[in-house]
Amino acid sequence: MNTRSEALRVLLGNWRGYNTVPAPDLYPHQWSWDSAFIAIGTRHLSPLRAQRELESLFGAQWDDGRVPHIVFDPATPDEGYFPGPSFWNSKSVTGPGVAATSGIVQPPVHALAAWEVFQSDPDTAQRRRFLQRLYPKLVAWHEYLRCRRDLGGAGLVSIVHPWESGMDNSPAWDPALARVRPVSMRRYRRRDLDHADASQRPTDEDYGRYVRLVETYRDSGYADRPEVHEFAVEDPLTNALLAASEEAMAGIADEVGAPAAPHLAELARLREAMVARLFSGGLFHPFDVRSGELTEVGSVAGLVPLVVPDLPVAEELIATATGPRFRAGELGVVPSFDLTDERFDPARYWRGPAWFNIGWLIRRGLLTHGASKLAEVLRSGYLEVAERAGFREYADPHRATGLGAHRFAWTAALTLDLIE
Ligand code: 9WN
Repeated sequence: MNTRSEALRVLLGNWRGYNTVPAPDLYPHQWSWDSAFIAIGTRHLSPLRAQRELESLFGAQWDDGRVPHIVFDPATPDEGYFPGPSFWNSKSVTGPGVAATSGIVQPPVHALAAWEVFQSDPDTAQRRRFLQRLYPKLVAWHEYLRCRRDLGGAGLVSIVHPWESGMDNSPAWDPALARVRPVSMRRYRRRDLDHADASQRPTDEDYGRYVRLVETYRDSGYADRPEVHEFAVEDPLTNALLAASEEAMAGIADEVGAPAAPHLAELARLREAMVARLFSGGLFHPFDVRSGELTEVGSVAGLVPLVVPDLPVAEELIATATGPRFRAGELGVVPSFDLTDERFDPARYWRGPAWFNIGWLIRRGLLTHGASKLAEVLRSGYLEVAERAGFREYADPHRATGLGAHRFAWTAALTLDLIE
């Protein structure tokens, strides 16, 4: 197949006028971090469309600055995805006239995407005042995370639901999630299993816990008081993407005539706090705010801080990435979980399979830190998976078998970006 034209075909097919759905059947709405990755690839197809992708997402931003993890498509029936708009009941907080959304967030990779999109076609962006309009929204978004989500008091962002990590069923969440009482399956119906193989998705027990956490947050009016959150974890990936986005914000600020220095100071502050609090044994780990302990498991989220410029522990991270736990150099892709851990499962979602967005981020981090050879190994490894397996949601890291949804938008978008 011609990979480039197939990737374009997926992006065109999933485009819905203002945004791109991650996958037509399984994910028929707009997702937050998906839109950022999709914009990074779509800029090669149409920089204007890439700008719109981000603008439509930020059009659904809440007054408190949060960018919801799902913006629901009003043309898709409520039962097209669970939990749908009626379950989240976001309008009880945002009021009518605003798009129905979820009430949780996803990792803040948007400023980084906006900066990449701008640079691909500065003329169109300047004519449309793309950055001028987006910058204050990005500032409010980062402020929400910094001010409302520092639940651990160490200057780092806490996620309050595994879905907020974007890596839903990673074993990294198992200990914190075990304390949450699952909602009975009789009270809701999973829709994901209508479209995906159960052995490649989170378990029913996980789902029961996800639903409990949504209910509690929703019933508090989506308040971020620490006592509301049974699950509160400082995730290395979320904090690393916030730091990398602050670097992008410095560039954006320069462009729109705002001071860049506060963004660079914020980047430095986050970097220092992350290394002091989350780094141990060659990898970053999540800090469980409720138990007050680091969860020392080998999630690939712990390698993503490579995207933070001038990371003092980059060499140790690269050694872990290429060592027996992830074997990135040999495999050409990065498994989502430690290969040597008995919980590693090559087919189950975020418990082992390789994902394109994570590979893209780690490659970027390797380039940032001068490891260009390994970066190239990953680039060709992921392109080979796309050629062999098509644009699947994830892949078995050993056999490169494609798994999960077909026509998955960020796989197509980031493949395009790796080709260009
Ligand atoms: C819940 C859309 C999203 C991605 C996440 C991925 C998966 C949703 C789900 O799909 O999560 O948000 O229903 O499983 O884990 O990273 O953004 O592609």
